[in-house]
Amino acid sequence: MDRRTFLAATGTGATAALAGCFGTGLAEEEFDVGMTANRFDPERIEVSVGDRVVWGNNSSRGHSVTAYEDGLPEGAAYFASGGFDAERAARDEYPTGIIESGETYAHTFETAGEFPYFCIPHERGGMVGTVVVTE
Ligand SMILES: [Cu+2]
Repeated sequence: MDRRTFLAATGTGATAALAGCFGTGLAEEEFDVGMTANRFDPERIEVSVGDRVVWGNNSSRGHSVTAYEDGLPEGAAYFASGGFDAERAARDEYPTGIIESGETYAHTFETAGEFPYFCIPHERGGMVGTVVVTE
């Protein structure tokens, strides 16, 4: 598939899934952190204040990106796929907020510090990650 066809196919939105391209249809350049069967890849990513981080589910399983509320830097906004404003709500409402195969989730980090997060269905299996935001 050439670049132009690719852009046309994904033009309907960041969460559009491409059928029959390769794997889940997500191209590497479409996300910063991948989601394999049971890991965030990379598990730790460093960005600058104001950067938008995109997670892409390039596995066949559904995952979530859910911040550990207690671990957030002072004054930082809570984030979770599904748009929840609290960890309790994200856990209670699961599977609402799941990022299906081929879908993406994005969050813009406006506060410096370390942001630990996890995947609700695979937390016990160690599917956790950290976004490190620097000034
Ligand atoms: Cu997961």
